[in-house]
Amino acid sequence: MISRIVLIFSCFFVGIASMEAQPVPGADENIPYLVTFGSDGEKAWGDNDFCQIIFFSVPKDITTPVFIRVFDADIGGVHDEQKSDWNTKSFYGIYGGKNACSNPDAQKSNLDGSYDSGTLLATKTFGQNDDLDNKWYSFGPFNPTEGELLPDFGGNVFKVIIEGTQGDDGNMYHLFLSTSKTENRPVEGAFAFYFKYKFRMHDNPKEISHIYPYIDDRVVALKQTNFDWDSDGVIRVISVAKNGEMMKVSGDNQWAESRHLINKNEKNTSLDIQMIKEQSGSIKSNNVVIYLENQFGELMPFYSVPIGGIPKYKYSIGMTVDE
Ligand SMILES: [Ca+2]
Ligand SMILES: [Ca+2]
Ligand SMILES: [Ca+2]
Repeated sequence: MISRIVLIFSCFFVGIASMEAQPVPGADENIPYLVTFGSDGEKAWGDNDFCQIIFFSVPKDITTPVFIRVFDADIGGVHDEQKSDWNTKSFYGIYGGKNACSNPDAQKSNLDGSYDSGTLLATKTFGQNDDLDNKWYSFGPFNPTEGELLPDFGGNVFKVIIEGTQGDDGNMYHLFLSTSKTENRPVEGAFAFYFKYKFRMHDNPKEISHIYPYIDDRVVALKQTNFDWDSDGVIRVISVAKNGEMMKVSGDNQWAESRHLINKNEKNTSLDIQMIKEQSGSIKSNNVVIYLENQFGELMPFYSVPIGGIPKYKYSIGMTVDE
């Protein structure tokens, strides 16, 4: 199974327009910002634990240094979500080495256990800072071998933790894995993945956001869980066998979950989970949390680009689904 995933990684990522794979959120996800609130934030504003964990995978054959860049690393000025005065601090940590990703706690992103496992390679804590506002900040250079070598995740893996350590404002930001300290230049064949995602939805109801989990051989069912969706439209699944199966959507400051069976034709493909906003456009600045578990209760990774491409519904498969 693992070797097949590696094969798919290598076939798919080599030679594609990797510009799509390097930003987080990814280009195909169409998500405007990641969000992390300060540790005194109101959970009802859309962040349940004030910590985000993102992994970047660099192919093993890349030996030149890489940088992890953050757009709008400050909490103040433009983009960020203010509550009374700006008083929030965000910790940024870049981790590599043994257990950085493979420790199960790191894949849960719930501030429990050894979620900060591995070797801390670089760290900064930022608050309100005009020098960073609406600009890029670069961590690195990192030697790719400083990551944790995990062939089933496509190469040397770096972990980025963004954690709100003080205050109650919302930090909006996005990330880019680059070969350059001063520009966004993609690392050939690299990509990002994550097990929980906390982000800002678009305000424009015409914009559809997506996440792309990959269904490996073991998955027969998944459970999706989301938080604080504000009943903002619908979440639906498109795949080779699903033509818009609905996922349950949460209300304000609420959790919702739903279970979905996996058809055998969906194995070794990606799902396209589409987030379609409420069409009146009345819901603005909507911060949300979403994650997926398989039937063993393991969190499932989703990827900054859909592995194998964006799935298309195949009428011939969908009509014969034996769910
Ligand atoms: Ca504040
Ligand atoms: Ca800002
Ligand atoms: Ca920010």
